[in-house]
Parts: sequence; C-alpha cells; structure tokens
Amino acid sequence: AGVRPEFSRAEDGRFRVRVPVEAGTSLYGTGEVAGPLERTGRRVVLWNSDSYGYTDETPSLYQSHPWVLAVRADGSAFGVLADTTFRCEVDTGDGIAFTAEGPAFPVIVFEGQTPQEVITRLTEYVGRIDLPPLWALGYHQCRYSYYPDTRALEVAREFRARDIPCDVIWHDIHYMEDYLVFTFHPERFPDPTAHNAALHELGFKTVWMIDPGIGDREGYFVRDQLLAGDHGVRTAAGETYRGEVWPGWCVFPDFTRAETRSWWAGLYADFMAAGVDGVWNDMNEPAVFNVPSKTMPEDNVHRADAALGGEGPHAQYHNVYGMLMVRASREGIMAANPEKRPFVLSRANFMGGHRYAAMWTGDNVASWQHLEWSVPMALSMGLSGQPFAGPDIGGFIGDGDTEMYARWMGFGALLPFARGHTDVNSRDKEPWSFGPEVEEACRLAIRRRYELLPHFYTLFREASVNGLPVARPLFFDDPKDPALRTEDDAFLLGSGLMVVPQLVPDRTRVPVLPKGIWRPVALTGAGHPDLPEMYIKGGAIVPTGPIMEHTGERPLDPLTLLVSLDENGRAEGTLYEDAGEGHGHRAGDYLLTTYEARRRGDRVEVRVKRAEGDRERPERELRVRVILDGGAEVAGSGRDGVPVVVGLGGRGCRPG
Ligand code: NBV
Repeated sequence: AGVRPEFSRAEDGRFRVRVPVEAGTSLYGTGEVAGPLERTGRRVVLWNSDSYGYTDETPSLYQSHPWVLAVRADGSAFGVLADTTFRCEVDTGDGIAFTAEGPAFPVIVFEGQTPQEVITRLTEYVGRIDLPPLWALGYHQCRYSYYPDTRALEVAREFRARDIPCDVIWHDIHYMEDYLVFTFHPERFPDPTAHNAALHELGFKTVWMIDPGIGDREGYFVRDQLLAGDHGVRTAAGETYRGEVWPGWCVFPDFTRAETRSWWAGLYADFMAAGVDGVWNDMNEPAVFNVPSKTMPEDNVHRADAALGGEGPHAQYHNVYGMLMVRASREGIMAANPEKRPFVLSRANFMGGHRYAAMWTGDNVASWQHLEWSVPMALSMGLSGQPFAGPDIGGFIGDGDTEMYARWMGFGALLPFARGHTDVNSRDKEPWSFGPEVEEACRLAIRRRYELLPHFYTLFREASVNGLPVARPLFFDDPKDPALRTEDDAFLLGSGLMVVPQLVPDRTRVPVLPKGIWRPVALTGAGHPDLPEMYIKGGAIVPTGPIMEHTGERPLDPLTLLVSLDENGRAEGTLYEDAGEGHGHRAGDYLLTTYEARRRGDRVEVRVKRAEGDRERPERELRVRVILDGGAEVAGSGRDGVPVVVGLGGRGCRPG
C-alpha cells in the first residue's frame, strides 16, 4: 500500500531499486552498523569485512542485512528487503536505495500498522531464533585468550569466590595447537575433557573458538580430509584456494555445498565429546591476511547447491559464507548432542542467519564512543531480525579506564548477549581487574541481570515466536511520537521495562523518555551511579527471580512480580519457563503464565489469568511488589497459583 519500488540501472550498470519515502519517515535497520540508531541519510556497503577498530565511517562491518525499516509519521511502518547476496550499497539519503553488483534482484516489502508488526512479518519470512539454552542468557567471560587451562579455571574460581554470577568461560584461539581448528594445544590444554569437567563442576559452561581457515599442513587431519573430500573453495583456475590466516597458509571449506557442510558438521562429534558446550565461529567473513581485500579473490569459485543458486563466484557467496558456516556448525553440534540446545556465536552473518548463531559486534574499542554505540548497534540488530546481540563489554581494543569499564558493564549486562572480552595485548578486564569499587559496580550490574533472568528468558521465547527483539528502541512504545525516533541511549527490555543508562562520561545527557506512566523501579544496585535507572510501564508485570551464581544453580523460587498499574488500576505480564535445556518444550514441557493485577479499592489483587503448557506449576513462593509513583512500593507474598492481595495502605497509585 503506497510503497512503489522503482527499478533502474546505475551508471556503471549495477541494478538499483529505490523506494521513495514520505516526509516524516524515519529509517532504521541495515544490520550491523556503528553510529546512531536512526539510519536516515546514511550509506553502507554490504560486504562482510574484518573491521578491527571500526568507526561510524567504516562502510562495511562483519555482517550483511539488505534491509531497511521505515516508520512513517503516523507510526505505521514498512520494511524493504533486497533479495541479493552480492555486494550491495544501501543508501538512505533520498528514500531507500539498494544498488548491487550481480544480476537484477527483487525486493520484498512488508507492511505493518506498527514497526513491531513489520519485524514480525520479516521474521515470518526469514525465520526466527530457536530458544537458546538458559545458560547462554547468563553473563559470559572471555579474553583473547585464557590459557593455559589453569588460568581459565582460576578466572572461573574468582567469579565464585567473589560472588559475581557467571555462566560461561570462553576459550579463544590459543587453546589450539598452532591455531589448527579441532585440536587442543598439548601443553596448554593437555586434557580438555578434564578441564571442561572441572568447569562444569563449578557450574560453568564452556565455549571454544573454531575458525574457517584450515592450516595447510600435511598430516593434519582436517586439512587432509578437506583435500581428500575436495571440500575446498577453488580458485578461478580450478585449484584449491589457499590464503593466509592464523595458522599460516590455509584452505577454506566451501560451505555453500551440502556435502561440505555435512563433512564439517561431522568434525564436531569428537570435539563436543570433550565436554564443549558451545562454539564460537570467528574470522568467517572470511578474513584473509596479507591481501588488500582482506578476503579471498572475488573470482574464486563456490560449487554451491542448486538450491542456493548453483556454482558461482565468491562475489556471489561472500556475504553468506559466514552464515553457511554457522549453519553447518550448528548442525554438527546438534548431531553431537541431540538432547541439548545448540549455542553458536558468529562474527560474520547475513539476513536470516540469526537462526543459526548469536552475534557480537566484533572488534570494538575501549572508548566512550564505542561504549555509546553499543546500545544502538544491538538495537539495530534487533530491528534486522537478530535479537541475540551484544558488544565486547569493556571494549576489545585497548585498555579503557576504570569508570568506562564500570559504566559499560552497568548497561552491557542488560543487553541480550552479555559478554566481557578483550584483545590479546590489553590489560586484564575481568570484573575485579579495576579495583574494589568497579568490582562492586560489576557485581551489582551482573546480579541485576540474573535478577531479571526470568524476564530475559520470557523475552527470548517471545523472539522465537514472533521475532520481536529482546532489546527494543523507545520508539516502539509510541511510534507516532517523533521525539522518540532518535533516542538511542535508553532502550526497552520487552514492552514494559525501560533501561536508562548514562552513556557519556559526565552524565549530562538527558534522554527523551516515552510519555505515559513509567515508574522508577528499584532492582539490584539501584542508585549506583554506574548502573542504569530502571522504569516499569504502567500496566506491566515483570517477572524477576533470586540472584544466583549461575543459571542452573537453583529453581525460580521465590518468583517476584514487579507490578505497575495503569490508569485503570490494571496490569498484565507473562512468564515463560521450561527445563532451560533440551527440546522437551517443543512437546509441551513448558509453562507460560499470564499474571494479571487489578486494583480493588485499597488493595491490589494479583492472580494467574491463564496458563499454557503441560509443565506443572512449581510449589513456590510468589512475592508481589506493587511499584507506586516516585519510587515508593508496597509488597505482599503468597503461593504461586493462588491470588495474592497487597494492601495499598491508603497510598495512592496514580491515578486509577
Ligand atoms: O581469536 C582472536 C580474536 C578474537 O578475540 C576477537 O574477538 C575476534 O573478533 N579474533 C578476532 C582474531 C584476531 C583479532 C585481532
């Protein structure tokens, strides 16, 4: 309705599609981009690139999403998806224009009454995430690299000794022997099975890196199998292509081939058997050293499946190389551990690739500028179909300083993917590395995430069902309000909870907040200057739980509902729960509860409005915190499943 794409040829012959937009329209999306959330008047080039230390001027980051979301003045919205994998320029300077190499391509337009509806339509088309294992929603600790094994264990023990929650310890490339994937360094990690078991014993999961570059060493089993099975990407002359990466000269699996993907998937069987819980695929743009293009030649040949488009040049498959890699990795992990939910993190990806892997925003810098960009970057990913996103908390490149680290953790712990990470030569960046004050800020920030875990899990489940992002822009609250269109410091978790961090050093910025009832709510660490202020919307119920060392430590008991009544004295909210692992939820082993609250005179009654799923309601305490204006609250408790009544004690609860 009203969206009229115009097809033409650019001067150099490239195919071009332009969609004019009406005055008052704001543009968003375009995937992984640094800079502000609103993308009107920008230009990006979709070409997956290793972009160490990128800025908002870097034309191409690691992922490609040929997608623009347009929100009209009246709050209705549409989105345009360009169906091309070739290098594609997205220009939002005068309407929406996609100009791509390769053959002519169609665009798909999605219409909606709201931007939310457009995201739901988009993800109906490109797919949605599967529910991740619960542990993946905890806090993750990484560095380039923790080694030897005793160092990784030491970091894990520090978390427990210092009472800072953490679920995952990451293993970056130094765990490998000579950077050869699917190997373990004989001195640094002599017994990976015992190492993983020791971490499991402490309640940690482990993630290990796998890159696509396969060291070209005779006798190295992965390389030998690749050559014997003819799984490599080829040069234009028909030879197996070789490029340099970490191990020196490498060969590269041609993930566009079903046969190669299943060979690759099979490599995970032994690897996962060592007790590996998750996999991190890095450098999969693919990154190649010592060549100006930083990737393989565009005339390299992929012998792609007919369903993907058949044999074609790297120029055609470059942008989907990473996505097809994580697709294969995920299949391998699922085959190795069929009873578990897979977890993969990917640096490169393409529209739709969120079905296979979570993402992080690559090699950012420990600077206030990058700290600030990490919010809009995560939000833009959510508006491009990928809800599971986050930055390297604390910044990858460089040291940063004490205050920056604390502030970054303050809100970073509330982004969908929450992982601290840093570069090989940077200082230590564990939550305790900057002294006791910062440690305390981090402890509170991470504990707050665990307090909100029931809410996060409910939101991830929602993302798996309707594609809506976990972290959402403020304009979702009122897409008609022009003032919210550019606000990208604050963000929403779901529709009822707002996070208002201070992203500039001197805390002078005053974010534009949505109109209507939003009440300050005290969560763990409330009032700490490095932690964001939190607000709950009138009409919302948000589930929270006990703080724990890791997600598997204890059951959700007590369950605490934050209740904020609307002007009619009502509120509603949901809680999703299941085993947190495995696939039983697909067969009905889950519990989806809608709680409702109603004010009756001087009391608020909270009860189960409806419940869905075969899982039995746990016997547990239900606490209710009715959040009133100006930070006041009244509380009550009872058993979950039985109505809980909280007296307002004569205190008003604006206005209803
Ligand atoms: O594997 C090392 C790093 C990793 O820590 C980082 O997160 C990736 O983005 N990796 C890139 C390779 C080289 C970085 C200079």
